[in-house]
Amino acid sequence: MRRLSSLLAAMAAFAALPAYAQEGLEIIGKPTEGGTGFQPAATELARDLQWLDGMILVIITAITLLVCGLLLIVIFRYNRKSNPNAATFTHNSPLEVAWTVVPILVLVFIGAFSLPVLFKQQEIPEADVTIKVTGNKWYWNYEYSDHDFGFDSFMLARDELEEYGYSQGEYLLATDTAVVVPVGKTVVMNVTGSDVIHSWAMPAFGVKQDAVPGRLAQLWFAAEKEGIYFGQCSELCGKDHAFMPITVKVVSEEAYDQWLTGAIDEYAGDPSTLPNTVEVASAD
Ligand SMILES: [Cu+2]
Repeated sequence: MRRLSSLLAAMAAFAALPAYAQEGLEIIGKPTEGGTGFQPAATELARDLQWLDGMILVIITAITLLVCGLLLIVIFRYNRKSNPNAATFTHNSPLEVAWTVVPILVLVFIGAFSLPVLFKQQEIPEADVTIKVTGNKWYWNYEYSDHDFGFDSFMLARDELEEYGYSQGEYLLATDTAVVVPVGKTVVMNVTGSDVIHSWAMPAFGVKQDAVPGRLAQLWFAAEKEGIYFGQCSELCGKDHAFMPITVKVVSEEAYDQWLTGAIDEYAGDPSTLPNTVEVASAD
């Protein structure tokens, strides 16, 4: 009996293990089959806007129920059959003032909570890591501005997923190279497009920014949990719009430094041959 229960406990523990892939990183930001809610919030921005969504949903539900209730009262109580002698008044000032003022108060209440959330997204803080992202037909390019290197990021085909450590469930989401960022650090992304308008969107981070050719827009996030997060181009940009996903890997600071050294070697050659990066980074 005891042996059976410990076996069951071991099986339960095994079943509860999160899905690991990619150097032990857990896949966190991913759409779920049939899901209707948000992905788990991985930044303060995402938490804020999910809270705002919930709060406004309560208000919307209350207003909808009130309006439906009033409609039902009118339908059943004031129809011709049960109310043969129609009233002849044309207006009711207190009621009209009330139905003007109350919606204004509701909108001011919503604005008082939604504007700070919006400003938090739009006021770009001091960056720990700066990345320039360019949308192309149909892939993304990332430049690590502090280190003078960049790379393209293409969607993986079905038969490439396993080779890169993903499973078939990540088809249409996983890319060959990923944006790698350190956990807890402020990442500022300068977003632009090279041909048509794309949009860099990462649901779990609560960010979405149009990538417009000739313009440089900014977004920021500070991811709180190590893991792999998936996003999509979110502006209809042409025939392969559905095939330019986004992969972000949030890793520990040590893993990031290690990746950075390797990435500089791979994408930019010997780091000692680069222009004086330290000075450039501290100059602004
Ligand atoms: Cu697109």
